[in-house]
Amino acid sequence: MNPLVALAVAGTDSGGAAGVAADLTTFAGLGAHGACAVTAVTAQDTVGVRRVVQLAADDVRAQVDAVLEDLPVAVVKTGMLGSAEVAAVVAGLPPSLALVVDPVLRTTSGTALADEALVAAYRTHVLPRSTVVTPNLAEARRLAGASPEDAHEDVARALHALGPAVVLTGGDPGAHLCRDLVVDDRGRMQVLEHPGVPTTNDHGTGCTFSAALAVHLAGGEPLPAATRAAQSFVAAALRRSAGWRLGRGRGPVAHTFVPPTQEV
Ligand code: PXL
Repeated sequence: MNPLVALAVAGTDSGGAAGVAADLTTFAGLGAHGACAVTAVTAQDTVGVRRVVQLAADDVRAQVDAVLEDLPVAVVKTGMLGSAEVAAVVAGLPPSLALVVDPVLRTTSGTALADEALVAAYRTHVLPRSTVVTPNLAEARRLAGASPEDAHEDVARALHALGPAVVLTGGDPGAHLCRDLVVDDRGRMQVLEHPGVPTTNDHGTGCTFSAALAVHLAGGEPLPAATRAAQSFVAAALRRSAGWRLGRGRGPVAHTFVPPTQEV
């Protein structure tokens, strides 16, 4: 039996925590085959981003076309797009293809990864074409043009009004209880709560969550069930990395899937 094929359109993180590394290891961890189209290369460690090289839209389109013309892609998951031109490539994907968009605007360490033109492109071209968008609260507010006083529910509804189903992730670092707000394609809202995992090794959790969500949705699960499954996947990964001491900053969420008998 063939595995499900998922395509990540995302940036690289040289530290192996976020971006393409998180997407491909998550796909693999859930039994899917991962393909990737790289949008940008970041020179990055657990402390911060040193340099970003953005790829041209033609370079990204060539990778996407090569994959789509050859492999039976069931779902596309996007992370850092980096430019409005690359966003246009995503917006131009075949309309029948499921599209899970993690609207990456900043790194965990605080570096901006999106300019105003890209935010505008998300609003006008990418979100109307998306199946599901998975912002954190800061990203959701910026994309919705909302103010800090606006309630989470109103921000989620404003994004849903642009077209996609929404999972507004509520896992602030250190939170005891995380509240993810889910608005399905018909506008039905529910809150899916789950316990937070106490750790600072959480770099890459956003990418991991939306990659896991993409695989579960492509497997045919409804959005609330796929969200629950992705929450569990991330929580298990955070528990595995909680005791790690890797790097000088916020360490990576675990992307390891080594059976205990093979640990080195
Ligand atoms: O976590 C968002 C993210 C996505 N993509 C890349 C990143 C980051 C955060 O560091 O570096 C390439």
